[in-house]
Amino acid sequence: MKKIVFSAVQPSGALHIGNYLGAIKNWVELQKNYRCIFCIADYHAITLKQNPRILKKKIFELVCIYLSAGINPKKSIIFVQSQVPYHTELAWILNCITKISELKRMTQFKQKSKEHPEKVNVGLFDYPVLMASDILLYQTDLVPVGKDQKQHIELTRSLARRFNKEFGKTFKIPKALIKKQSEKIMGLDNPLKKMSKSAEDPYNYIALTDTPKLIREKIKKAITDSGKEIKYDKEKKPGISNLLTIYSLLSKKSIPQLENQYKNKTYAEFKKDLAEVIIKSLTPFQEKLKYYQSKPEYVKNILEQGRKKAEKISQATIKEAKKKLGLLCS
Ligand code: ATP
Ligand code: LTN
Repeated sequence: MKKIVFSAVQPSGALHIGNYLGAIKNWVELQKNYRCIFCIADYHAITLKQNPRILKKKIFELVCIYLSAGINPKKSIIFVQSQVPYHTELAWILNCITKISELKRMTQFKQKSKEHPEKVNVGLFDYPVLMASDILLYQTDLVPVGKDQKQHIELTRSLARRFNKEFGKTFKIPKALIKKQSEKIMGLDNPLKKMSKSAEDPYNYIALTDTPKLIREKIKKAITDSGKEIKYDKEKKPGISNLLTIYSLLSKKSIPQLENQYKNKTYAEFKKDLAEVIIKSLTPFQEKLKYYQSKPEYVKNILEQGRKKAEKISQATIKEAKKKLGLLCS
């Protein structure tokens, strides 16, 4: 039996190269050796206010992004979280074994509630429990994500262990799969903070749908460090180190190779080439994206197939969990 991989992205904001390099790109490779399940986390997205018309478009766009990035629906399950009711059902059950103090410690909650103090709702607080439910329903072995999600996966492991200990073995204990080089792509406007979909300034990120003109502009404006040398040093040169990381991941050249290539070159020359490397990687992706976006029936059909398969797997787990708790289940 192949091991199970599960991951998800929220259909909110503009997907950026941080999401691609930190998460989706790694999913594509995992399809070779694992049974993969990729979800569109729309219930997570509504923990912050969304415009219903735009949300609907974003859900559809995210499926097309998965397909264009190389997720193969013949090999992997692609589905929308809100279409499988067991996610919220298990989240309720897990709520009843989660301590408020555990959720109060979550860095993402602390950050988001600081950024939007007027918007803190119970859903945002409970977000990690819904994420645990997503993962545990599929008896997941590995969860490929960026570093920012590590704490949520640790909570997932604690909840699974707690439930198993109290009620008998029900859930597999999953592990985070975080690739060192791409674990945290930093913002172009501030290399000390992660590149983020919800950044106010679009010059923080390169969106997967940015035009070549905009990519050139954004890279030109990206913050660099004092000095002139193109050298990887995360502490002293966070700006250039981040750009070198992006260049290396997209070109498959190692960082020392790039340092050597740009030994006597200027920041401007390096940035000019980097913009072209990004454009070259995004162009075929964007062409595929346009293609899938023009085929709504095909995409809908993939989601329907995915929903059925996801429902079948997760139903077995929820039944078992309810039975263990002494709840009635049909
Ligand atoms: P936000 O910043 O608004 O919370 P996000 O950009 O983190 O959103 P998510 O949907 O939360 O987007 O993340 C989707 C996936 O991309 C997750 O696996 C996450 O760890 C990964 N990811 C997000 N940002 C980065 C980044 N800057 N570098 C590497 N991986 C990232
Ligand atoms: N919270 C995640 C998205 C997400 C997820 C998941 C990731 C929702 N459910 C399950 C992995 C496994 C984020 O990246 N913000």
